[in-house]
Amino acid sequence: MKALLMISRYLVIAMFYTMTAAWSADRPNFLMIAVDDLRPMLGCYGHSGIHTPNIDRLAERGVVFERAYCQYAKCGTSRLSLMTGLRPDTIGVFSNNEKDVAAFRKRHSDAPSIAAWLKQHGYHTQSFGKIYHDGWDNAADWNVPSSPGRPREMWEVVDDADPGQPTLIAERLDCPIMQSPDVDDEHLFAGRMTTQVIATLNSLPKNAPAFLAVGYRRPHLPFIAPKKYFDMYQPDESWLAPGAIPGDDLPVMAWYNSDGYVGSARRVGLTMPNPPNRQQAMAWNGYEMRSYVGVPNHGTIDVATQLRLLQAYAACVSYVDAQVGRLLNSVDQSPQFRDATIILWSDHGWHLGEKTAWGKMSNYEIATRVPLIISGPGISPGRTSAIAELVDLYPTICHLADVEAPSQLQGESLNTVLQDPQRKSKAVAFSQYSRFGGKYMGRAIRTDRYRFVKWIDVKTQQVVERELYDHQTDPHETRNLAVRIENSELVQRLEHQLNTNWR
Ligand SMILES: [Ca+2]
Repeated sequence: MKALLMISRYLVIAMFYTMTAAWSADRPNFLMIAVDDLRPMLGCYGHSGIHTPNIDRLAERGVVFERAYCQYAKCGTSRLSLMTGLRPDTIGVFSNNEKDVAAFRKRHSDAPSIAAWLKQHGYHTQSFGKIYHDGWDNAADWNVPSSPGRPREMWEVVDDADPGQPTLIAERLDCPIMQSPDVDDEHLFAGRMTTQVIATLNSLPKNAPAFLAVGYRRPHLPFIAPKKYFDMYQPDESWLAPGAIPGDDLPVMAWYNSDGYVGSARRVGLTMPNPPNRQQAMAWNGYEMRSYVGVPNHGTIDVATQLRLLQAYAACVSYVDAQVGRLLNSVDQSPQFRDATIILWSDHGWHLGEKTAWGKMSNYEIATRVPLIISGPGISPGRTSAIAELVDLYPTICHLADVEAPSQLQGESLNTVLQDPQRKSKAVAFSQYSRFGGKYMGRAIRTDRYRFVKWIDVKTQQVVERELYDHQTDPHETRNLAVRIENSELVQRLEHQLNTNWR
């Protein structure tokens, strides 16, 4: 009897392995590439002066989403939304406070991340670098959890006196805003991580399909990349942001993105006005960037410095692009991964001086629009103007993996657009941003033509500001049409659309 039981147990195990082997043959492998703080300033998005031949190569063989939007223009909440398939209002985490994240996980303990869900369905899940905001990951979701190198790798610096030595981790407030050491790609974190991913690609378990998530930390601040990428660019004044000075009709809370940095400023002996008036807001805007060494912490940023910042951002983009190229070469040579589905996204856009802002953290097009490219078997290459949201990636991946989607998801699969990039999708994208420590919440919809934003006082629920931009006549969102009486009917219609559809 005991022997019989043993035999049947082995039979069950053997059947299980046969089944997982069959899954791996049938189900696509995934390589998800996240690039931190990357606005769609790429060759394949029409920026011919930017050297991104590798992401452009991926774009050639995939669907390029021209209108993809994040749900919250800040790393932590945007990534949590993408990975859980839930929208920011459901998640309820608007700060960088890990306690809020723990409370969210407790509230939604029945909402698996896409990694956990695929793992439950037979996938080998493994992550590298920054997929979640640091400290927000759930290690159990991965067969091999995130391998970020050293903690706080974001603040990697080189010793200028001896750049050949291994890089150091600096205190955030001591980090230079930019560094361009004359070193090889692998001397810095992104290059070293890429080498690690390539080694993994060639040694994955063969009895299960794989979901690999690779998160690059640049072009996030501080701007560090090998010198050769800086040498690619010599920006002139034509690079300076259009609409750099916000008009009087644009509410301060819409474009002022330093409200979360009052404490950072205090730590270096500065008193940041809170809340600021219009002039003060312009002088202190972009403090996330201003907190680094080598850029004025308030006041005017002169043109020469702005051009150096633009060069540094572009250099970091090209450095990451080169690492994406190494990954693509390795995928193409891998018998197991050659047909992988590849998804490249950024967690939000980035102001490079638009409206005196540097960085993310607004509801504007420049902060909410992201690059999104998806390629793989059964996907028809092309460009699409269909509206997409990052919250749509979870159901899309479920669809492509032929895995049932869990019930919590608040996005929609992009599958029909991947089949036919000319197809239309949803009518609007939703984004939101919390301002002044949660006192105000701005909720935005982006339709084919308009961006409409409604700011409320969270306590009283009263509307405090409205914004309306017409992309047909004003692609840089410089004129707030909501303040003009002749647009009141249109404002009413869009506000109704926002109120009734908000998720
Ligand atoms: Ca980010």
